Amino acid sequence: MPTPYTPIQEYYQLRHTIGSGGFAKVKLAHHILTGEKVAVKIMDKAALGPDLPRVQIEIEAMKTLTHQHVCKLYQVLETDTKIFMVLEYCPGGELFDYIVAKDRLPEEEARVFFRQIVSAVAYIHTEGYAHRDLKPENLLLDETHNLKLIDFGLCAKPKGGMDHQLSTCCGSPAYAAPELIQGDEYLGAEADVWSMGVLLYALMCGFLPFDDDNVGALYRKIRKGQYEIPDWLSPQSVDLINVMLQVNPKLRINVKELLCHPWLTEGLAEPIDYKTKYSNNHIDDDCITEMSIHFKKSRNTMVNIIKDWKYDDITATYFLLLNKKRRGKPCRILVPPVLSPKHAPDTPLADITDKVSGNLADLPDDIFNLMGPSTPLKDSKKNSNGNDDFIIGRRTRKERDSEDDADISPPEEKKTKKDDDYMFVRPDPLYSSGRYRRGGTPAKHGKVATGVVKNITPLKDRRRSKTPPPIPVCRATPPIKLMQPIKQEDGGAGPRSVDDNLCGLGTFSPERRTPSVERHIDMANLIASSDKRRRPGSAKKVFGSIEKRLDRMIGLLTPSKRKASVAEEPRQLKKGDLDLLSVKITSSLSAEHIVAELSQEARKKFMLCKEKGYNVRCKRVDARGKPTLLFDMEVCQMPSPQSNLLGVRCKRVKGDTFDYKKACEDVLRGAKL
Ligand code: 6BB
Repeated sequence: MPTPYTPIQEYYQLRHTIGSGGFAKVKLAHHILTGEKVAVKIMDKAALGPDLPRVQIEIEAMKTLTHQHVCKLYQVLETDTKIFMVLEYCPGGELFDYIVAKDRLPEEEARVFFRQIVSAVAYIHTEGYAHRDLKPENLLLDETHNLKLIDFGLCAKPKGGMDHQLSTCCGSPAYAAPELIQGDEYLGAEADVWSMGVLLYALMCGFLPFDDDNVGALYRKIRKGQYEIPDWLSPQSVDLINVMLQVNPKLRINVKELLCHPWLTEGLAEPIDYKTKYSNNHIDDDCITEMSIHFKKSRNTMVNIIKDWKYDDITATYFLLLNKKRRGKPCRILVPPVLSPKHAPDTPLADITDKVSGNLADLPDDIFNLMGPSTPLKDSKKNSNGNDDFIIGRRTRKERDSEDDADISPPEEKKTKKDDDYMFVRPDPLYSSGRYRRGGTPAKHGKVATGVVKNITPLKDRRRSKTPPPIPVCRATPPIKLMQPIKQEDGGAGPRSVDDNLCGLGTFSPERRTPSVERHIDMANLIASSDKRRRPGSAKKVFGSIEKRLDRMIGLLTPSKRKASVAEEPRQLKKGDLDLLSVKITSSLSAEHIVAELSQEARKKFMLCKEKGYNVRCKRVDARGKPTLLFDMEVCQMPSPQSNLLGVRCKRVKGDTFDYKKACEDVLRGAKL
């Protein structure tokens, strides 16, 4: 049965949703031909309504903007009902979360990031664009820890160039320039410099320079330009922040000057280089070779087709092959031509398998991603003692829309999804749990630049309750709806009761003004469970017969490679697991943070702990070092419709049941969840 996703599934295997809201959702996916990971932004045309032109602007901007610090657009696919944008994969997630995890960044690290931000923004300005929504949520980290600017939904390309005034007031209030919130005409570049000033401050302080629960009060603070300068900032960084956060845009530093500012150029002989390192004129030879073989075209024809830059499957294949090559992987298309749906030649099966088996040694790790879950990586041994399991639940960091996931996944894939996730994902390099510190260091109120701002709120709390809703400041035009919250929390403020449902949390969105909720652990509800857990079925193939043969061949390849994979996000529980839910928690920590908390707490209780992905194995040993108790605490995503919640599933491996339950209770009670 075709679904609205069928056209994109011709080229990509869609995986889980990493963000959703308003009219867009973003899913992880694998490009079938290259095995490369991508992010697919999916928008519903009907829901976009009058905002459809915004998407057009975003697409045009992203086609034009090719820069090492701008998220790359690979492909655009439009159907009667949907628009799909295939984008660069940035597994490090948002800079926002990175700052929050570290409270604030050391000056050296802030400088590395800020250089990249300035370079990206200077580049887009030279291309005639203003971003207008610069904030740490719109900067993602790629796998090499480089920043990528995303979300050009609010960008502007003034017809008369960057010297032409804009009037639409948009963006996030806390990052908006004074001239913009006043409803004056403004220059896009000047407004972006202000937002970058707020961003730099947030990077180095861990909280915002202008902050208030009340939007009116926030605007007053912005207009006054008063903010606190904490005493840990160096004089040069203070100077940079001051020149960027000048209320009068004419007195504000401009981008050209910014590129030469001493704080930014520290240790460099030159101003910041903002030019793009990519070129669309030179087409890579190896990619042409591979693509011309695959698409059965002459090299010349292939070059000409690529150079059309249609942002179709050809453009995507070229960019993704180039990515592979740049990462030192073989510049290879993994799927034999016959498997390529659109350009399928009538090649006999034998020829294809010969070709594949002949190249086995060449096959990169990514092949595993495409082959589906031939061998579950997780221990799928059936639980012998159902009474041992219980779960605690809470909101996830990454919003999932599992209802929609269910819509698009073929039944076979759904059954094995969890195993599959274990197959293809890498652990998030940024969130090694040891680096987490819970809670923000309260701001030390040091020097004051132009006035005193009280009640500093760490950035980590901004996302929950206090930040005013995004994009409410538009006056000249209605608010832009793209990626807005699904549900606004009572003006975004205040904690909510959690008693009346699992975790008492509403839906939330990538713009995520998540509600602040109180910690609530109902230990009285701690229940023993029967073993109703449905284990993922044995691995099923999601491909046809050729893939099955490939799968078997791949099975012969270095199994250690597969074992090395660790889930990038918590696995999702099934509905049948719900009755195991016993302890409720209601804070909104990331899964990685929960893992860190659990092991820290278990260690306090004199247990030995080993973290693996989202699992914490806890061990208690006797005086001779012999294990007396062994159990796992695994952070999981709750089943739909509460897949935006996280739970902790406990499982006894060895030891007395009573001791086990007591130990789990102690850890869960003590952990600051
Ligand atoms: C994108 C992405 C690219 O994501 C919710 C909204 C690219 C996201 C990603 C990630 C985490 C892990 C793996 C991949 C272009 N536009 C939007 C994008 C929006 C979401 C970011 C996270 N928060 N890779 N990833 F974010």
